[in-house]
Amino acid sequence: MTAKPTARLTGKARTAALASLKKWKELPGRDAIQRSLKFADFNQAWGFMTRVALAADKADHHPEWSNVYNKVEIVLSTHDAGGVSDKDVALAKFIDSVVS
Ligand code: H2B
Repeated sequence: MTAKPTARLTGKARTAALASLKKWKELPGRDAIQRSLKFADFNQAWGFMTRVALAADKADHHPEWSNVYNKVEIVLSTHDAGGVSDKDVALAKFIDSVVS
């Protein structure tokens, strides 16, 4: 048996989900959300990325991200769905909880 693919969020569900993610912006030209983070130093940035990476892999839902010293740029989108899904909303909320 194969799992049902995660659906892209659309309409009111999408609007409500994005409204609940105050620190995230829509990525221009693509159905994805982004957040930029700045830490005190590389150690803090990498520690954050490690925590997120372990949770993301456990959930089998991974961020697109880059790191330059103390900065981390994150883009979330569900590749299988071709856009933002509940999985991205959950990961964004987890990321917010790690940062705060
Ligand atoms: N991460 C993201 N962001 N989107 C996906 O569609 C996705 C993923 N699919 N991580 C997973 C892995 C899939 O490729 C594996 C085979 O379950």
